[in-house]
Amino acid sequence: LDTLKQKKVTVLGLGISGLGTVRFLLRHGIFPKVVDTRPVPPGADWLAHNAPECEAVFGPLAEGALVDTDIIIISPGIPLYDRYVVEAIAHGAEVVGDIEVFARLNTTPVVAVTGSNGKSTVVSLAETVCQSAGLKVGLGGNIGTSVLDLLDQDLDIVILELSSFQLETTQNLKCHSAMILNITEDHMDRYPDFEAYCAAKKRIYQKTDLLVFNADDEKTHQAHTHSIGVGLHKADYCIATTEQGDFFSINGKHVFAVDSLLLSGKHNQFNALAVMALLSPFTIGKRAYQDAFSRFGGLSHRCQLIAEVAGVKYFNDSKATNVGATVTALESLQAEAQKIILILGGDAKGADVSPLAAPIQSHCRAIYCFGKDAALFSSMHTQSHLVGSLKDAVIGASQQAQAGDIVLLAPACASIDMYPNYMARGDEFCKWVGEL
Ligand code: UMA
Ligand code: ADP
Repeated sequence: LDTLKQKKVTVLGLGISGLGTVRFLLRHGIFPKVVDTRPVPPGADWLAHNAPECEAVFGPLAEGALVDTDIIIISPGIPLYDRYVVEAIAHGAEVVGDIEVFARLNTTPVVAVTGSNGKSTVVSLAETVCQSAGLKVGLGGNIGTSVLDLLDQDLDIVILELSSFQLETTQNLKCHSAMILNITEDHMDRYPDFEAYCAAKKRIYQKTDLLVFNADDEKTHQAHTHSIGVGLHKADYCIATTEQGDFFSINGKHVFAVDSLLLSGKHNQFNALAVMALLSPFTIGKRAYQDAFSRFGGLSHRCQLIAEVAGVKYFNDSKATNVGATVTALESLQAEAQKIILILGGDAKGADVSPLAAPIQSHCRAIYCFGKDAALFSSMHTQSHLVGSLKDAVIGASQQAQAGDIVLLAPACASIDMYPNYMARGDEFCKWVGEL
């Protein structure tokens, strides 16, 4: 902190991360320059009222805008290849993210989770387990809370959800345990290729004591002296099927019945195993796991059953913002449905959407495509409908559905082309379903 106090600090980006960073710096008597390319960034009002001493530069950047600085604390939404950032680095500036600042100052045990899908569910379930065990737990990162808000709290354990963007600017994060849950294509509009995205994710393993990997996804593997494999079938932590039912199994030992998990779907059994592996360095009894597993009902907008109308179930999976999540939803829900009517589309972020074709053909009665990249999906099914709005998709799907079917919103795309975020998209879906 003393070194930081002697430097010229610029906070680049004034959204959730930037605001958290500014709050932290102000608490320690540091007045940064605050830069954001948006004319009115989300934190503009807050800054004007709470820290008028900070120099604020908002709107399109001018040449050399970032060169007069020693350290830039950059927000995850801004890529490192941004020309003004490149220029600042060439002039000797150090560029770090808020996670790196946290890493340099933190002394609390950290559990870190990344992956293309399941991060928020895993970290939230892990948080619930820690609470059941009576631990003082802090949760932060990509889930939506600034990590720097956790630094000044008295905690037993910090659980971090980390995106590939955040990992790009992190070098010194020491973890008790860290896991990549899975890697499928996402954010291909930000990376030159899939390898670069995988490499960013793997940075989570840089300084971890325990490395937890997905036994069924080789892209999550890395050699390490202390590692645990998690998988539904054959792995250190897996599901054992017996005549008495399915059990969570740790190194061949059945610990307790899978029935105690309130969340449904195979992917959530995997998520529960991931939580057990990640928390294995801590002393947490079986009771705490059972208690948490039986009361954690899942997060909104993730494969959530919202209504049943005329024998048709409606699921909101608006958080399925990439192809991998939609494939998982189709595979997971097909066991419960005659047929699925899938609503999808939005901004595909440059992804290869072809892995969706086979599960769509196997499990769907029809698909309704909307949004900017609707046309990418429309050839995937003979019963494919291009519609102008989510409302038209819900009405069309409800008319075509037969009793026993599932109507599923799992867009495989970001919502940014039509909505402020995936929550607004999911809320609108619930609203139209409510009016059926
Ligand atoms: N932006 C500009 N100019 C700027 C700064 C930002 O145009 O000067 C744009 C970015 O390109 C982006 C948007 O503003 O489109 C928000 O970027 P940000 O870096 O200011 O975002 P924050 O509000 O700080 O939120 C970030 C994460 N956002 C991103 O990584 C884009 C949040 O994850 C995270 O919850 C928060 O920090 C706290 O750690 C969101 C997200 O979409 C949920 N993450 C991606 C995902 O989950 O797929 C990675
Ligand atoms: P993230 O934070 O990585 O986006 P979430 O827990 O918010 O993850 O879930 C995002 C989407 O991924 C949802 O559609 C959810 O149903 C799906 N999902 C959850 N867990 C998994 C998993 N282990 N593998 C694949 N998809 C998953």
